[in-house]
Amino acid sequence: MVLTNGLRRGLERGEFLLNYQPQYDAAGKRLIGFEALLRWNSAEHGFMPPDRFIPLAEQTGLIIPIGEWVFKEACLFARRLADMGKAAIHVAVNISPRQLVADGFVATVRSCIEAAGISPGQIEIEITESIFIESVEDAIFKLSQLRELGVVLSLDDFGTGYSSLTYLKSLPVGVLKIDKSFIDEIVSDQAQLHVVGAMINLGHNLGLSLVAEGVETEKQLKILSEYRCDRIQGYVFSKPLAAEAAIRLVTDSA
Ligand code: G
Ligand code: G
Ligand code: MN
Ligand code: NA
Repeated sequence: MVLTNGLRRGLERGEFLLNYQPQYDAAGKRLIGFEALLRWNSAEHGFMPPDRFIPLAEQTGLIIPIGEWVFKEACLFARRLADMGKAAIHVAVNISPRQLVADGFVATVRSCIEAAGISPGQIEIEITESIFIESVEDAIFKLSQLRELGVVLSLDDFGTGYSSLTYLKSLPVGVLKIDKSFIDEIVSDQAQLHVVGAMINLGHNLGLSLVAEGVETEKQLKILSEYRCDRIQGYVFSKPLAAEAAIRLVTDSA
């Protein structure tokens, strides 16, 4: 209750911010994009990690206005990149199942993109398999509308759900993000490496682009490069950055 009111007030008071984690090619030479990650710096509760407030925002429905703020903010960040001549650098936004189910989500996405004056292709929307819990047909319909709009869809936490392979071929996604829990063990566990290798091949055979998440070491990086993973996201390159630090990174990598 206290936290719920805090969330509502936090939105009004501008206590939310986005951090941006870079994604590079496996050689670490090319900055490909950023994932926007929500942060809440609460006047009352101090710094709150997303794992604590996002589930609450989902339960209370506050994820709808908060999610709209996130989308608007991420589109404005994408606009800054475009203004620097870097429209090829995309911005990925996480969404919750409740956002997709809500009426008007596709319209909100469209109007944020139009208001920012960016190309829809610069925005990636990260979904998880949990969007299918409510209605598979409705989810696929909404996702198809987003795809028609021109945004790129990305399947987050790939491999951790129960039925990835059932849905994969009917989903209009362009990107698969291999969950950190798989990446953690590729150096120490040969079987796990085979699983990740198979995921990469499967994705490539379906014409998808692969992102490895939570890559922390040079050894992991080298292996993923050998397996032709398209993008790397993780502490080996960078933690999530404040907006200004992310912009500086783009300037420096030009
Ligand atoms: O940085 P990390 O602790 O940032 O993120 C924790 C979790 O919160 C991740 O699972 C991520 O997908 C989720 N998350 C981060 N930002 C957002 C957001 O803007 N919206 C939603 N729905 N989830 C987010
Ligand atoms: O949306 P998703 O569930 O994929 O959220 C990504 C989460 O992973 C965020 O909380 C982000 O801060 C975290 N993260 C990104 N890279 C690394 C990493 O290399 N190591 C660890 N431990 N966490 C990471
Ligand atoms: Mn994500
Ligand atoms: Na993930």
